[in-house]
Amino acid sequence: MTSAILTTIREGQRFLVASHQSPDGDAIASILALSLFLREQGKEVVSFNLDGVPEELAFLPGADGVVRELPEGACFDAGFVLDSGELRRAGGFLKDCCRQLINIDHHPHSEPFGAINWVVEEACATGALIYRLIRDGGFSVSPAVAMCVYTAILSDTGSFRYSNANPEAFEIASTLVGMGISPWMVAGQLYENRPARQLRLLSRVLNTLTVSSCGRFGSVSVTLDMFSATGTGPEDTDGFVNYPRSIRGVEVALFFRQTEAQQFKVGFRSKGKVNVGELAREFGGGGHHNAAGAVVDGAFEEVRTTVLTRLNDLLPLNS
Ligand SMILES: [Mn+2]
Repeated sequence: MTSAILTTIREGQRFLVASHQSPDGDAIASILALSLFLREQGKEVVSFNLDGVPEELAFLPGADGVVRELPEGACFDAGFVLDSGELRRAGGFLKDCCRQLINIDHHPHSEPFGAINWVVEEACATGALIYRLIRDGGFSVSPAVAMCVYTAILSDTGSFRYSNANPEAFEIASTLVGMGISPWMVAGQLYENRPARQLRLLSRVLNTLTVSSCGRFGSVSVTLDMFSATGTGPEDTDGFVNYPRSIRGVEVALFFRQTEAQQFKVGFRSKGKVNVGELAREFGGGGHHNAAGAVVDGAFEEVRTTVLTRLNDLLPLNS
């Protein structure tokens, strides 16, 4: 698979590199790792994300080159769509400006929208696949690419805590740290660099904490009013769902984020017993076994009851 991708790279000159909207660390760092590598090979590259680069990832090399709109009439020899599951999440229109699409992903059920679909569910992060691609081609990994790959893996494994923190995650990280990447520097940028408004929002969100009577479901919620009162937005809620999940006995954590008066985006995090990816798909969303999301219409109590009722069915009391 990597040889077909490497051939495409060798034969092309102009490339698009994109990833999913509401990007996480893997989405952005993978774009940057591949974009930097392609430029090192003398290629012309446009790095694209519908939502741009979140503040906490702006330290990554090349971050200031990520665009949210494509130049008019842009045309590419190939477009790489990374970490996206579905083309729609990166931008459905991308297929119109690329002679071919290449899907590189580690999401289960990733749609085969590319001429090449390199989907490796066992990979800890899409960034690890970019690393494999570069190494398979016999190229060396530059310090800038190393910084991005390390960040992608750190971010997608929850700092090496999640079940996808496999041997390859540690092997690649070990190699990169050996090359001079500083774990403290990257962690400091990612986790200890928050604007105060995020903690003001967090304090309100934690006030909404609810644990089900059985103790296995915990949730927090955020409303549009809380955003306006604290001068924050959806991008400031990253990681909030991890608070209810951190409670002893909680199997599934939920984060309800109001998007409209009668609409909520529900984020699911599982400790493993419930496949929240399947659950989210029932509600028209998507995701992994342990992390997923869906948009549900209705008033808050209605949405909460619907989702919790379904969860109760999925996780019988004796399990
Ligand atoms: Mn990922």
